[in-house]
Amino acid sequence: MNALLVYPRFPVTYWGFQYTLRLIGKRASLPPLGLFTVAALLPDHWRLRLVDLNLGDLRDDDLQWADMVLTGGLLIQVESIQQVIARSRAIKVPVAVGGPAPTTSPELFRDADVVFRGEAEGRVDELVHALNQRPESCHVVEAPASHPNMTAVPVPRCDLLALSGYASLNVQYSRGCPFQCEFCDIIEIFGRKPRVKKPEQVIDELVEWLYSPAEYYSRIEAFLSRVGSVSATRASTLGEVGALLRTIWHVGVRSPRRRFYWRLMVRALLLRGRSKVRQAVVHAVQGEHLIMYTREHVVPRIESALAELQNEIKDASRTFRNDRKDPQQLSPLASRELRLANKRPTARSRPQTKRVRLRLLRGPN
Ligand code: B12
Ligand code: SF4
Repeated sequence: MNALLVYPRFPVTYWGFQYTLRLIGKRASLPPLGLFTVAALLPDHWRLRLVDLNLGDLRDDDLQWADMVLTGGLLIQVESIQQVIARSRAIKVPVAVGGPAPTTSPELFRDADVVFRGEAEGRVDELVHALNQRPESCHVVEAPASHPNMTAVPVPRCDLLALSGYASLNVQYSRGCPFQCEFCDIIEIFGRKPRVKKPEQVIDELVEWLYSPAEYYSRIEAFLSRVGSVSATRASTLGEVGALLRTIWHVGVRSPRRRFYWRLMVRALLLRGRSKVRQAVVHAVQGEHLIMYTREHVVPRIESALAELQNEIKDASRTFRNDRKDPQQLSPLASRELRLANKRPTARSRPQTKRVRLRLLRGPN
């Protein structure tokens, strides 16, 4: 099965950073975490491609390759989501939409084959079943009443991303919020009971994947391919020869990362030429330190920060439970804002609010 995951384009907006991203050589601020989390839930034997329309265009041959298209995103992306649906349907590839916008406003996506509401963990069979039915009209897969445990959230498939196109990367720690700010859809999508990942899951995402030796060494290769040679071709002093031998002993023989070290050296020599080997050695040495430092010093700090965060979330939920009589319970920040603005939460219904907001998001017409 070939599944094409398409992240729709953001229009130029306040949070799009379209006017400044190019200054730092990037095309989008963050990658589509929802879609590459869904990717990690799909059967292992499927072939996946992810196209982010904020980085480039959707090509006809990508669509022709696909047996199904999976797309979705925020309300601000509705127009682009609808275009993806139209292009998929034009060549008769079944298309499913999911994520915040289809969850909160399924009526906007009637042209899709399947509208998938809610979180995807533990529900991929439902999605596949709905797509296989090839329904005549749009089939809405409703979200169940309960939310999945965060231990069911896999490490997202970051390997599908063109990482160099993004300014930063995001990690999700929790879902759900005990408060009830009037403008916010988080409680609608994820419920009011906070759920958190286990520290090991977050560490897995951060360290085992993002700062893993494989990733670090592939970044060295990318760097060597783009940056010109800056140093002499040969070790010239006795001191340097000594350093090279010590490096070979520590990184190339004793380190558990020796496989990556030798692979880098061979590839640097064969593909980039001798002039790059010295740079490769320097980066491998730096990498040993960075990887060790991350494991020995950063991981414990992340663990204790996560434990603190978990306690804060528990406290917030407890405060909220003790004060349930107030149906408009707001976060401390939102209550302060409201007090300052000297206004009370409005009694507008959520659908009305959403329409107004959608209009605002889309612009003046
Ligand atoms: C990161 C983020 C951003 C980033 C976007 C980065 C990016 N490339 O995605 C930034 C900072 C740019 C951003 C901005 C905005 N955001 Co924002 N953002 C978030 C945030 C905090 C996390 C999103 C995320 O990554 N979640 C993690 C993933 C794993 O969850 P998920 O996407 O929901 O995916 C799960 C399911 O939905 C489902 N799923 C997702 N996609 C698909 C696809 C298919 C096919 C299927 C089957 C399932 C599926 O499966 C996933 C796993 O269970 C959410 C709040 C939240 N906690 O989710 C708000 C949120 C998505 N943002 C929101 C809004 C309103 C905005 C803004 C419009 C705010 C504004 N007024 O300016 C702007 C618009 C963006 C822009 N460019 O102008 C709303 C969306 C409301 C809606 N119904 O669409 C949310 C829900 C926050 C809120 N308070 O209501 N945002
Ligand atoms: S504190 Fe308010 S704005 Fe923040 S997630 Fe909770 S309900 Fe939404």
